[in-house]
Amino acid sequence: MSNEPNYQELAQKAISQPLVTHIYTADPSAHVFDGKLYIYPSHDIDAGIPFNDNGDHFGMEDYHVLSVNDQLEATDHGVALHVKDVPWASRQMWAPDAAEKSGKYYFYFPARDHEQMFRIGVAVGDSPVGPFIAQPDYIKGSYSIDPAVFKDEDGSYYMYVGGIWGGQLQQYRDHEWNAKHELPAKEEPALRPYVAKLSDDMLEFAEPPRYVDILDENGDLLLEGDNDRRFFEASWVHKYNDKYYFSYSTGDTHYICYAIGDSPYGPFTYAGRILEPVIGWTSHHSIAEWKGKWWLFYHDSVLSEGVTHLRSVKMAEIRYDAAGRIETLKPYS
Ligand code: FUB
Repeated sequence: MSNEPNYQELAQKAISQPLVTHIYTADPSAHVFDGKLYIYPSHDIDAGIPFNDNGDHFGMEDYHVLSVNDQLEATDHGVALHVKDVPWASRQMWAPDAAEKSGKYYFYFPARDHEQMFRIGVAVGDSPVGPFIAQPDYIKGSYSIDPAVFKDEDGSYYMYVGGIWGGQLQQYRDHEWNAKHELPAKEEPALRPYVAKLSDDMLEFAEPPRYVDILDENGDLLLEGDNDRRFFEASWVHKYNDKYYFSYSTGDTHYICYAIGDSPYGPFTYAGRILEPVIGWTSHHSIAEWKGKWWLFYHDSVLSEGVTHLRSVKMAEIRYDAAGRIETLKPYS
């Protein structure tokens, strides 16, 4: 008997279907601009690079932007940015995000620079679907992966960044890189993502980055050994009923979790799981309100029959209870 999952059955039982099937897409960052829903995903390809813990097999080269209509049908608007058009970048166009300010669109993306360090870049366009023109250099002081931009109601924009293993976060302490740094011991506080307010022109950090604290029920930082709850990658922030919700992936335990706070800087207190593990190693999401409902955007590898770097973006409604807790979704229930 084979241990291989029955992908046809999983596809039938799935709570949602891929938004597009002509290309593989992942890491969906969703935003509503001018009433219309846009998704900024990674564009997965098989670059023929062998699997390793560094994620080198995630060899993405460009980005496409999707828009979604009221029937949940997605349109692919083609290539919005290619690595060959980014002067400072060499490879691995990983999970991006976007923001709008004063009619301009800012596309944020991680990539390895020519020294193979992950940095965060920004590219600017006049349309939400691109094309975007990359700035000549990456954002000064940026490092690691998975930028997520949150616009607060006062018009301030904050960027959240960080990812472990291939995302290099474990090699930084106090925002300084050292190749000798490794993951903390299991009883030590877990590694944290960082946050920085963006400058008025949206092209730089307006302040030195600071760490995002995720606390347990006793007010203590989550520990490195708490793999079911501690941060790994895929930051996202949204606001619900005047509270800030910081959500993220736990990586090696494959959960999308969330924590709640009173400020965009945190601290955030762990509140539970949003999504149980999907097919594929990675889990990465975003959350947005659209048409009076709240939606989770996520990905899985059912369409590629389990190929972890060939993923498909999906969306499913999420619900809050009266206390503001998010009901956990089971992707194949
Ligand atoms: O898509 C490449 C990487 O996989 C992302 O940056 C991570 O969040 C994980 O989804």
